[in-house]
Order: sequence, then structure tokens, then C-alpha cells
Amino acid sequence: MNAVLKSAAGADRSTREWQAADAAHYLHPFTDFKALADKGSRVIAQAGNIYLWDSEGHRLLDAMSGLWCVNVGYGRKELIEAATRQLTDLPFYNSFFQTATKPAIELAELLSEVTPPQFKHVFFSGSGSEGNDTVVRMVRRYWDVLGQPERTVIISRHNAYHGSTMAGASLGGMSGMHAQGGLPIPGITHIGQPFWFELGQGTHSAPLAPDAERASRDDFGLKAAGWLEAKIIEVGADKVAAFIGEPVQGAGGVIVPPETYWPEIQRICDKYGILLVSDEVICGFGRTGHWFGCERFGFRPDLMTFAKGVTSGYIPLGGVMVGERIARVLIEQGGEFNHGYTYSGHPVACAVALENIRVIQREGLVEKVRDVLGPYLAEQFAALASHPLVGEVQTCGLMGAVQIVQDKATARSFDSNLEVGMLCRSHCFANGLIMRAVGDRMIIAPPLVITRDQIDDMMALIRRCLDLTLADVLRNGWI
Ligand code: PXG
Repeated sequence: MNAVLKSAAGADRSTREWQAADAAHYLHPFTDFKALADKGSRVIAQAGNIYLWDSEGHRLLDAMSGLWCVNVGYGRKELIEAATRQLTDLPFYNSFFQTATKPAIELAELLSEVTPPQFKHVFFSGSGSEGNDTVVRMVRRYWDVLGQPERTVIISRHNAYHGSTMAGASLGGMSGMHAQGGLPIPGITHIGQPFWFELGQGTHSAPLAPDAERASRDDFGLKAAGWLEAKIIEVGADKVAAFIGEPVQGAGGVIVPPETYWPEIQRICDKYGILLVSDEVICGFGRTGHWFGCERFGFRPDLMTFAKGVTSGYIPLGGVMVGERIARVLIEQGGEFNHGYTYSGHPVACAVALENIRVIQREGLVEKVRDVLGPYLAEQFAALASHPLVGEVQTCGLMGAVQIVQDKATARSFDSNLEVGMLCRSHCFANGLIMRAVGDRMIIAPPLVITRDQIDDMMALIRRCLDLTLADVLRNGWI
């Protein structure tokens, strides 16, 4: 690996030179440009399996799968060959003017097999954000075609992440994003999130026994779903087009909803005839131990956004699965739908997605996460709960969260200005582990090909970094 690395790391430039060129020309997403230019970015040079190597040759265990996407792991020859074959045969053609390409047709067919039975059609985009823009266009078009054009409002949730385009960021519930650029756009409104630790457990002054905690979570799930009904009544049911949610909120901090939440959301959507949209950009393609998160939580969406894991991130692709309730209306009564992207159904992206899904099928990765790896991760995370800094642990399939708290007994958080999560994240980087901090919530979503031994290695690193963070916190007198 090292010999290859040297050339990939660029024998012609040192890390400092890469960083200088980066700082001079490259504006990174979600980044304080000046702060990064002063510090210098970490240049990632090479990858294999679940590991990355930076330009200095340091190995990192990538417990975030790139950015929640490299489900089949790095360096998969099958995907590389599929891309190469398609680049050779037909690198690009569009599907706008009554044309199609073979990989796009085949992928549409395969997606209708691996998604829940209500899905027989797909609309392709280039990313998750674009997919959610399509959702907004499509639900409004649907109601318009049905003669209810006043049904335009889409209800989403605080602390949701649905992308960074105007519609994606508006659907999302990130206040920092809304504060820049006059968002949300009209016709999008938000309700509270089903985050028991923050919004539900505050009603208890001390940690609960397991049975009492389960009951409290279940009650809170019904209460949080009830916020949807209250909002529908406030807006007026005849104005509401759809509700959108991530089965598990990913970027918001791996917030696993109580089991009661999604069935109640489904009941409310059915009661008012409102479309239900599942944003499966993170939860799709095996992450939860099911093909899609809606199957894990027992609800039946009308639309499903996907991206990331559909190609394991090897090449950009996104899209929306369109349930028959909507597809039949748009096909039979809709006429022309004035919407689409140059790269809708890009043949190379579709060829990679086809091979990626076949790898997931061949290697039984979804079942492996459900039956072996997910339960094992849950067990390992449960053992972390006794750590002095840990207030809550949660997992769902191969996603996990560790909530760092100042006071275990009362679940009190640290002052956010202390940035304890970022401190922990720096220890992770320095110790060869990529783990994300969302405030003081540390999160992981490793590739689905991770082994039990590699989970053990990851857990040892997580524990070490929590210990190092605790030592800092004690040294600084923060507890
Ligand atoms: N929906 C969900 C649920 C997502 O997680 C998007 C839509 C947008 O996808 P694109 O492909 O347009 O980025 C996402 C993306 C983070 C992080 O910090 C998460 C995402 C993107 C960037 C950062 O966890 N998720």
C-alpha cells in the first residue's frame, strides 16, 4: 500500500504545498474559509476497505463511510470495472428528448425490485439535495393535477437535514442554514424532532430504570408525532401537501426515534390524506439492517429520496422513488412534467449503482447488518454507557451515537462554547479514527463491510478518545 501511496500522495508536492494551493483556490463546503486556510486541510490521498491514508501516510479508520456513503467499502474492483466499461461504451447521454440509456433503464428496473412494493418508478437526480428539490416539485405537481393546487405546504422537522440547495436547505431544519440566505422558502414549515434525550427525558430528574425508560420513550414518540397533527390543523389540512422525514436523523446526530413514532406519523398522514416522504439518503441501501429505513420502522412512504449508498459514493447519483399513488396520476393525467437535470440517469453513475446493488445482494450485506453487525455494534455501544462522560448511547443498524454530558446523573450538557465534542473529534483524528461530532454527540456510520474484529478496533479507539477527552475536561476543571 505504501508504494502506491507515495505516487498517489504526489511525489511532486509536499503536504504543505498541497495545503497552500488548497487555501489559495478552493472554497470547501460548510467551512469557515479563513480558519481552514490558517490551519491547512488534511489531504486524503488513498483508500482501501474501511481505511483512508492522508498525504503524510497516516492511516485512518473511516467510521463515517466517507460521508455516510461508502457502504461496500473502498477499492471495489467490481465498481471500478463497471465504470470503466460504461465510460468506454457510452460516457454520457441524456434522457430528455425521448431517449434513454441501457444502464439507466436497468437500474430503474432493479430499484423497483429492491425497494418496497409500492415503488415501480424512479426519477433520477445527481444528488440527495436535487432529489429533494424534485420531491418539492413533484408533490406540488401531484396535487395540482388532482385539482387541489392550494395543497402546497410541506411539513418537515427542526434539526432535519435534507440537503443544501434552496429547497433542500428549506426542507431541512438547520437554523444556521436558514439564517443565511432568507430561508426557508415559502410553503415549508417545521415541527419538533423526536429526540427523546433532549426533549423527552428532561421531564425526569434522574436516570430511569430500563422499563420505565422504554415507556417514557414510547410516550414521547406518540407526543412528537402528535406535533404533526397539531401543525396540520394549524395550517389547514386542505393546504398541506406532504410530510418529509429521515427515518433516523443522520446529520442531526443519529437521532433514532422511539418505536411508536413512525407508525403514528403514518396514521396521521393517512387520516388527512397527506403524502408521506421518506428521505433515505443516509438510511437507504442497508444502513439500518433493512434495505430502506422505512422498512425498519414500519411505515409506507409515497416518495423516497435516495443518493449516497446507491453508488457507495463512487460517483454522484441520487433520485426519488415514486409510489404508484403518485406515479399513476402523473403518468395518466399529468402531461409534461417540466423538470429534470442534465445528469438525470447518467449512464456511468447508473452502471456503478447497478454493480453496487449487486455487490450488496451477492454479499448479503443488508442481512449481515441486521443479524450480525448491527446487534454486535449495539452490544459494544451499550458497554460504553458506563463511561463517566456518556449520557446516552444509541444505535440503529450500523449507525451509532454517543452523547457526551457534563453530569451523568442529571444528563446535563456542557456549555456548548467549550466545544467538548470537537475536542473529542480532534483526539479521534490524532489517533487514526474518523468520527463526527454534532455538538457534543459523537457519531459513526462505518462501511457495511466492516468485520467484527474491525468493530473491536473501532471501539477501542472510541474508548481511548473518550478517555483522552475526559482527561482534558478534568484538567480544565470543567467537571
Ligand atoms: N438528505 C439527507 C438525509 C442527507 O443526509 C442530503 C439529503 C443531501 O444530499 P447531497 O447528496 O445533496 O449532499 C443528505 C446529505 C453531515 C453531512 O455532516 C450529511 C450530508 C451531507 C453533508 C454533510 O453529516 N447528508
